[in-house]
Amino acid sequence: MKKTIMMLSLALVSLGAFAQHNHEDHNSSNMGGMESEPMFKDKAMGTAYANYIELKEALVDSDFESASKASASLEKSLSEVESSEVAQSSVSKVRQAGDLKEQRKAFAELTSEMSKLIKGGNLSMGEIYLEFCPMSNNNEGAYWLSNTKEIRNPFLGKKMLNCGMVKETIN
Ligand SMILES: [Cu+2]
Repeated sequence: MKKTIMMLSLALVSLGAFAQHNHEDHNSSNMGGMESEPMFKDKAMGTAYANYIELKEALVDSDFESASKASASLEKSLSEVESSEVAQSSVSKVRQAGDLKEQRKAFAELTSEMSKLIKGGNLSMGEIYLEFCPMSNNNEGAYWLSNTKEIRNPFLGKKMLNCGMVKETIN
């Protein structure tokens, strides 16, 4: 019960902090603890999602090498997931990208394919957040998936790390 209250108050704090869409770094290092630990009915899909999150974190850190590695793992794990052909071709673009900018562009496309796979009633527990920043991807706007409501933007590097909003909760 105590834990639930704590989670709720954290959720409220996060909502308050991120309700405004601005580009200031909110220094949100103390706002963790929102991990919802999503679980999947399909084990292969669970592995693929975990690899997607590794890729997302690598992009948050602007780490080209780690993003390359994570995309190779994701391509492999997606090959075990049914109806994931389009997602596989998106992630192969991330893997073959020559720089961070290209990786991020392909990652935006990959996210929309991963969302489709996840939304097909594949979650057995927890929830996943679809997050958005309108400045990402050359101001075209771009989405990413996350285990937390806390925003860690994978598109814009350190300057805009906390820029974005939760658009949808998938469960
Ligand atoms: Cu933004």
